[in-house]
Amino acid sequence: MSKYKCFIILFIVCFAGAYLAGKLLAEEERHSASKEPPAALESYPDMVLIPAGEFTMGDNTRYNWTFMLAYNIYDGPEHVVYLDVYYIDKYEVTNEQYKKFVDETGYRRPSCWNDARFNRSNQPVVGVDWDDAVAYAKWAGKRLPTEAEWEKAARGTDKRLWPWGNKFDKAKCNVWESGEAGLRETKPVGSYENGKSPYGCYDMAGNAWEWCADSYDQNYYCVSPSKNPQGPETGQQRVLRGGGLLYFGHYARCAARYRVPPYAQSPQIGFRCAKTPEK
Ligand SMILES: [Ca+2]
Repeated sequence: MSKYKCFIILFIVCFAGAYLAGKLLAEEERHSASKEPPAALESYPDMVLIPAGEFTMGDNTRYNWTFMLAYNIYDGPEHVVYLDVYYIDKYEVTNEQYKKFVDETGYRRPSCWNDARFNRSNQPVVGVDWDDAVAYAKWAGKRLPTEAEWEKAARGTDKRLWPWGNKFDKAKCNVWESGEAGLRETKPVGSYENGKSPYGCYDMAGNAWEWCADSYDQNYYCVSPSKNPQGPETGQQRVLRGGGLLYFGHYARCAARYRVPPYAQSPQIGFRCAKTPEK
């Protein structure tokens, strides 16, 4: 091989090597940039951020006809659900918070504000129907949680039965078993420190029942999507979660489903809000 040919081959090899090195360097720089940590999500007072991921929704241990007939609730079958990240209120919405909404907008007053058992400022607002809850949430820049979001916030990812664990404890919630004779009223939100959920949400068992965004269908879990379920498209009733002060502790299980018409107003029904992080 002539010196001339050797020179040409050497030149091509060097040129190709330099080209490939440049490409690799650029790729590495691009890759490094993509590994930058995402901007921190905003934090909101009195809301917790529930990380994206899977959890088990529903409860097979109570999925039988005896229990359904005895308690008229239906909360199976268990199934794995993936949810995107979201915020949810630590507490039920209070009378004080709701009053700001009423004062600012002229919206109708809750039906329970004339009842001294339910109208103190730090008690949950009750006597609000589903449309009232939706209107408040919109005013507050939030929304109602889906049924799935509510359940994940209540039980975390370990399938626990109540927000604090798997054994019922009447001292950790305001339900029928924990009430004193003749005294049946809601407690100030956040009264049960030992009853909070794995994510730090209070009163997800008992005190006020809580409206969810979803319509109710007792067979929904058999057809619901495994990612971010939003509830049936139509329905005559809306989902309630968490049990109430006049209901047994079984209704306060994290997976227990209940439902009423959206126009229902009761001293036992309130709500909390959720929010989708801005991209
Ligand atoms: Ca509650």
